[in-house]
Amino acid sequence: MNSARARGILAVAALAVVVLAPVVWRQTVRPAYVVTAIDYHFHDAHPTTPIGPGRDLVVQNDGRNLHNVTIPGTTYSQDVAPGHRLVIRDIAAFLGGPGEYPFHCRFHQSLGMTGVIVIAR
Ligand SMILES: [Cu+2]
Repeated sequence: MNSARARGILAVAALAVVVLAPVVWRQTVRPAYVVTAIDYHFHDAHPTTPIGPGRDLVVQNDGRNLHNVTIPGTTYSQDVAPGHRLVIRDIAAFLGGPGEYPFHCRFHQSLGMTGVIVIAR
């Protein structure tokens, strides 16, 4: 292997560490809180257990229908297709601090597809 190629490999490896280390740290130290959407229900969101600073909120659609997450009082309203997920980075910071934040699916709110996100004090 010539030295230019070796330097290139080292540079890629160093970049991978710099990029991936924070991701790995976040996932091991502050795991995401996962809400699952199935049929017309948000599992583990009635309410959520209190979510502390730095944790992401994941909404995984494990059902067969298109769903949505709308959080009143914010601009957040995102659709989530079957087999896909939404990730809201650092949900505590996004929502502005401790409290209880109702949310719903804009398609199925009338069917009771609602939940409450609790941000820890
Ligand atoms: Cu829905």
